[in-house]
Amino acid sequence: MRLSRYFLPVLKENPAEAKIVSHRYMLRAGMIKQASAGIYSWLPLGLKVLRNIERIVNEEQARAGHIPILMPTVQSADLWRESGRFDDFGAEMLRISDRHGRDMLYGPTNEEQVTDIFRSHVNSYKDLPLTLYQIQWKFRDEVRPRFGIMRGREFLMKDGYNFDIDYDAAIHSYNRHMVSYLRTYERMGLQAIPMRADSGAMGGDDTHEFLVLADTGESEVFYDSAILDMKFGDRDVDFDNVEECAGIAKDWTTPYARTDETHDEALFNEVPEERRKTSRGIEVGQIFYFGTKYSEAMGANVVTDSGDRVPVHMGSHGIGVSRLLGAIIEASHDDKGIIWPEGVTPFHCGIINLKQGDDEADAACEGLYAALTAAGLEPLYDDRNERAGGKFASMDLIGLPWRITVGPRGLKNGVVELTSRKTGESVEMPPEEAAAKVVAIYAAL
Ligand code: P5A
Repeated sequence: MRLSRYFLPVLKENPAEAKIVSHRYMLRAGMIKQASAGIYSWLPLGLKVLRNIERIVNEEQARAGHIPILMPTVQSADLWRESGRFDDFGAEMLRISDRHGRDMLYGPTNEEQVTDIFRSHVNSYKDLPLTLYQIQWKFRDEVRPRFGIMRGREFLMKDGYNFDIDYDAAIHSYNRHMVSYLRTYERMGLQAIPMRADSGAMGGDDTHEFLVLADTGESEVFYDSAILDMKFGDRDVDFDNVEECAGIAKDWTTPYARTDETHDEALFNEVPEERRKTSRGIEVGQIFYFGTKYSEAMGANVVTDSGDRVPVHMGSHGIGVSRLLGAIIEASHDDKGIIWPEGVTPFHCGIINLKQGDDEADAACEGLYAALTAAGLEPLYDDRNERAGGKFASMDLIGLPWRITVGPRGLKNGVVELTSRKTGESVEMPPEEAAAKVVAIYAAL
């Protein structure tokens, strides 16, 4: 993309309404625009990161064997009356009535809708296990929408639902989701710690939240710092292997890590004092096992091999897809702007032309642009007729991990400069080498 043709409405001033750094940078980098309280339009740069996050979520869901579907945002209240949650959900639910006066709602989550699909089409235990998921907009009329997309009213969620024959099988699904989420967040450059939590409106006893440590997080968390040394990495996991998934889940849930809702001071005090940490955290996901809560209420049964009808055991599993943008920025920025992890960056590499209109500089930039594009990457070429200072400031603000700077002086010696946004380190090298280096970095991801 050439910046002269792009839509990147960068703001010079800090927007007064933004109280935390991620909100401030998302507005300043022209990623989002508030439409009304807690509701945002996604501008091109923000949308690119959102789509990258979705892509990683989809790839990791496929790896775990989960099947994508898409359910409507507007749901019938009747389904929610069956589960009893039409009243329970309270004022957070946006209630709508259609022209016939029928009660509808904008879905805050989809347990009822997916249970209805299941009961209409699945009859036999032979069709289990089954996990369906979607990435779809949700609406919750939060009392205090704040921090931009971090606590929105309209927000994008990945929501998955497992259907299993019994408790043991459903716990395997729970563990499988935990394992899959660990890898998902790491690919986004995040350390998200699974913490024992409270199940709230979803119901059930077993639940973990995934928290990214950040001073601006809304949750208070207590943890054993040993967990910070744990990396999931690029290991091969057999997601059908019950013991393997259970083992990984156990490893990750053994060090003490709880939110304030389930915090147990006596247990916490058993952790060696120097490893006992209290912090704030951003909840980027939550997994639940709630047994037969919805299947019993809504008649989602299967016939077993002995001919009995039994309600299926279920759980649901959510990732805050839009919130993740905020969490990533909170975890990765400096005073100049965002520092995107390579896995989610909106463009792979920036190209800055220090002297637009100079034949040699223009040609070198075009050459780099063509080489990176031919290798399947998306460069962002700042081809505007602007001062170098302004170009650097915008590039630092939008946070692309790599930048190639091209100017007549360097070109006289046959070199351009490759700079890492994270370390600020710059190395001079011939343009072909700079392009090859960037290509190699992304090929290794
Ligand atoms: C699990 C999937 C559920 O809704 N039902 C379907 C279960 N869980 S949850 O914890 O309530 O939400 C899942 C994740 O969505 C994000 N989230 C939000 N993001 C932005 N703004 C909000 N107002 C908001 N509310 C929830 C969180 O990341 C949460 O973990």
